[in-house]
Parts: sequence; C-alpha cells; structure tokens
Amino acid sequence: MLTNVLNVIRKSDVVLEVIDSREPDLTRSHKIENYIEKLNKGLILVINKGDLVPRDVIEKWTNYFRKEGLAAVYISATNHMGTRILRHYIREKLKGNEGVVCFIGYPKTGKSSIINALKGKHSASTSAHPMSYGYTKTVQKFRIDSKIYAWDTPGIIPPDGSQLERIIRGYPVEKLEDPVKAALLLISRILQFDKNSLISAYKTDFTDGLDLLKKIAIKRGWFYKKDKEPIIEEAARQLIRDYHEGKITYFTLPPLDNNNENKVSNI
Ligand SMILES: Nc1nc2c(ncn2[C@@H]2O[C@H](COP(=O)(O)OP(=O)(O)OP(=O)(O)O)[C@@H](O)[C@H]2O)c(=O)[nH]1
Ligand SMILES: [Mg+2]
Repeated sequence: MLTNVLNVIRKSDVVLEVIDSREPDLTRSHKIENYIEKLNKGLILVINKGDLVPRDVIEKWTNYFRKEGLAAVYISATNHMGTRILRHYIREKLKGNEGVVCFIGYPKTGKSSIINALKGKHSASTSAHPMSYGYTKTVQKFRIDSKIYAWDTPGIIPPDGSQLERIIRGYPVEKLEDPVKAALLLISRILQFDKNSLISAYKTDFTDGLDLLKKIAIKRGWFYKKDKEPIIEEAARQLIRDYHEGKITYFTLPPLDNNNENKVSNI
C-alpha cells in the first residue's frame, strides 16, 4: 500500500496532501511530506471538509501551515468551496506548464471528492458508505482542465500512530478488534472540544461515551435477541463511520504563535 503512494508521488509533478479540517495536525503525514521534499516535488496541503468548521478556524490553520512555509489551501469538496483557488495553486506550482498532480492522504479525507469537485462531474467514485479504507483501489487518471491531469488514488497512506490517531486516520472500521474501545477514544477526543457536536449529531444528551453508544443503539433498534441488551459494538462502528462521513462537527485550533496572529484570507 505504501509502495503505491510512493510510486504515484514519483510519477507526479505536484502532490496534493489532503487533510481533514477538524483535525489538521492528526491527519498530516510528516513521513510522506519528507519524502516529497526529498524528491523535490511541489506540495500543496489541501485542508478539506472546510464546511465542518467555522471559517475563521480554518483560516487560522491555513495561516499556521503557510508560516511553516507550506502552500496551504482550504476547501470543501462537497460544497465546492475553494476549488477555484486550489486550481490556481496547482497552475502556479506547474508554472503554467502541462502536468500531472496526485492526491494523497489518509483514507476518507476526501481525495476522490476533491477530484469530482475539480472536474465538476462525478468521475471519481467516492465512498458514501465506506466499508473499508482504500475504497478507490484502481489507479485512474482524470483530466481536470486543459493542462492538468490528476491521479486518483493509490494515494492512500496506511493509518499509523497511536490507537486514537489510527481511528482518526481512517483505519477500517470492520477490522477493529474492539470497536467500542475505539469509539470511546474518539468520543473522549471530541468531548475535549465540543460535547454539543455529539448531542446534535445524535439528538440526545448523554452522561459518558458508553451511555452515548447505548442511546445510539436503542434509537436505532439494535438489540441482542438473547437478552435484549443494546448492541453497543454496532453503535460504535456507526459513530466512527459517521465521523468520517462528516456528520460530527467540531474543531481544534493550531498552537498560537508569539504575536497571537492568526488571520489570513484564502487567496
Ligand atoms: N462534509 C464533507 N464531507 C466530505 C467532504 N469531502 C468528502 N467528504 C465525505 O467524506 C467521505 C470520504 O470521501 P472520499 O472522497 O471517498 O474520500 P477518499 O479520500 O477518496 O477515500 P478513500 O478513497 O477511501 O481513501 C465521504 O462520505 C464524503 O462524502 C467535504 O468537503 N465535506
Ligand atoms: Mg478515494
């Protein structure tokens, strides 16, 4: 899988690393970024799912990455926000020449959705009901304008890191040995930032993570036949899927710099 990512990077002129606006830091891969730098390829950090966080938050992240010296742009593939600017960034990196770009990133960050948004047509299939990571399995090349071609996919970076990081990075839900433990980790992460995001996603208040999973199972009518207990494992898998499909909205903030400066516009 990783070989695929590296191969597609080698074949491309510009690499677009797609990250999630809710967790920009956790969905970045420094390992892959170092590799791109060594190959001297142009890199653009694409902060996707911008519709899930307030505009000023995503601008702060964009500013933070730009201060690191990265070309960063925020978009929402589903709302078609920022696609014009992204196209502009790609053209700039290609210096007006014809070229091939590739989209890489952890599973479910929205690589195929961005290609669709750039093309304006449904040409790269997306995983609305992701059953496994690596939904896009074949290498396909799409023309996204008269001079720019794009590879969809082999750009999937295998989810690595701590248990929480692997969940946020799209580790396949059906492969989780203990989905409840995984969902509880994700819930406690979200609770650090915004309990209301879970209350409004599931239309119920709750005392703790386990209580939320029970309530989700009860609402959906998921009960074991034997003892009529709620199937919290199924609720746990559902919550993780909902997270990746963008049904849970919360935000994290970048570390503040010394000047407390965070404002930037997306141009
Ligand atoms: N809210 C929101 N959801 C998005 C956005 N972009 C993608 N999604 C959702 O995120 C999920 C994954 O999108 P894909 O485009 O299939 O992601 P991918 O990175 O190609 O996924 P893999 O090919 O499986 O790695 C889908 O449920 C999309 O609808 C966005 O900008 N906003
Ligand atoms: Mg895909």
